[in-house]
Amino acid sequence: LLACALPLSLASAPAVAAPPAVALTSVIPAPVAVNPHGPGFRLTGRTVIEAPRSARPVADRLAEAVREATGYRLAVVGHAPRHAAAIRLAPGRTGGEGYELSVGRDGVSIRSGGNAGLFNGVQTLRQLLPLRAPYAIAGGEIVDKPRFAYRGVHLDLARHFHTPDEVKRYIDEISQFKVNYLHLHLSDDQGWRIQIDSWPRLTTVGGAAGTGVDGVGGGYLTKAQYRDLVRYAASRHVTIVPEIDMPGHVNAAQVAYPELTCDGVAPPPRTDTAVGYSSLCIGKEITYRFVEDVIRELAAMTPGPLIHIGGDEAHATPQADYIAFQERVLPLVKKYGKTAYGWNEITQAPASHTAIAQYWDTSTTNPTVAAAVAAGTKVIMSPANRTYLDMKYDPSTRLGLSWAGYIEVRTAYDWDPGTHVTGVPESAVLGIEAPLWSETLRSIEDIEFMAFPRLAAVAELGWSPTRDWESFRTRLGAYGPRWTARGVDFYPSPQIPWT
Ligand code: TNX
Repeated sequence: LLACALPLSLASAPAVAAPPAVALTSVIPAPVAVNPHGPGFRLTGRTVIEAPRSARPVADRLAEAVREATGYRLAVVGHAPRHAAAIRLAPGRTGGEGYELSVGRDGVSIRSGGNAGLFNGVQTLRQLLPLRAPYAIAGGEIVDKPRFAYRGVHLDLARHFHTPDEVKRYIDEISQFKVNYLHLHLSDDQGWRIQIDSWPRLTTVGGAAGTGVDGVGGGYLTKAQYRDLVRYAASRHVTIVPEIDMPGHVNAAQVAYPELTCDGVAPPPRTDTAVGYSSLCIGKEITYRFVEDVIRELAAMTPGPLIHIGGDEAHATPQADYIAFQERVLPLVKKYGKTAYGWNEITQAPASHTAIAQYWDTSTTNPTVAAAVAAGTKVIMSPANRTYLDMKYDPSTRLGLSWAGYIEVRTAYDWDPGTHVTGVPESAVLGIEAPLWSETLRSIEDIEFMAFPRLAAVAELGWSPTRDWESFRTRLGAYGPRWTARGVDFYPSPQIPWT
């Protein structure tokens, strides 16, 4: 059948349709509505990018992406001649992060009420660009908007430090799947990774060489580096969410400042991977001076709306103390103009009812979380047995852990964040986040191998209104060569028909 249909379509099609275009329906995450029709458009070095002044940053990013993908240096102009071949970024009716993309004979138009939507349309267009010339883009329209406002990833800089350049490379990759938040885990028992001026030993001691797991690596972000990362992420429409983990996971801070322990004696530095043994001293006032100083400085260098205060695995903190601590600390975040975000254990404290809980439990029932949700707590879904990118794919995976199980691509994909937990309805779910803990990860290659391809699955759950494994695995298989072309070291899952 194919053999006889092929010469026919070649003979009748206009020249621009001859090279195999990428189907409009192949985009990840799947758009809300796709209507393929018409001959499409061929992008060349003479195509121009037209954008109003307000959209210039998005147009410049598009030009950069096209240059990396094709070598063409497209001109960015305010007004292209009427029938010129152009990619036009324009105001549109779709507000927020939504956009409309249309591919016709004269070019491509991307319309949105704002730059976030235009940027998302640009990410879609990048996936429609063939990997090599001729750059035929399939004809038709896409109308698209996200299911959830929060589509995040998390990266642990504490267990092993990752440099600003590595974090930027990760941002480049995640933003192509329309991920819009990056949660940075900046402190833990092993190390402290963000400069705090009022407590300088946090980084001179806690961020010293040898503070990574097994004594490997170390380091920290200066405030200037952090601000630069915030700016870089913002240019990719990614908002940084900083986390300082407390009252547990604080050994590094206590090594630097022994007055943060109850007996005032410095504990030994720890670079093993045990959890749940350290705690701030709940009854000491200096604890709250420390916490407030840290939150104040973090808030001042973070334009985004969220500060994550950790709160997980505080096994060395008695429950009453834990609740008393959260009742003081969660409101401190609000005092500095931010919304508090914490691991789901914070739902034990009533102050969490105006905060956001990150659901990392592997169970689909958690009465404490459900009760908090009934009282107002919002939830971001990160069930460890579905979204933890540090879990091994299968028993043979060289990197990662397995305490929450093995997570193959289908396991990461086949669940619904809006109905996953009893008593946590979709209306309480702000979105989804894929954590990447780095006990076993040192390099950017390690990060990429664990994140990809699973992150694409989590991103689709956060964005797309429907879920279809057969469609997803086909689209993912076709995406593989794009990672290869960019040198991204992804796991070639046997569940996926890689092409
Ligand atoms: C549990 S998940 C932790 C982290 C570990 C992770 C490893 C959570 C909130 N805490 O301390 O790094 O498991 O998978």
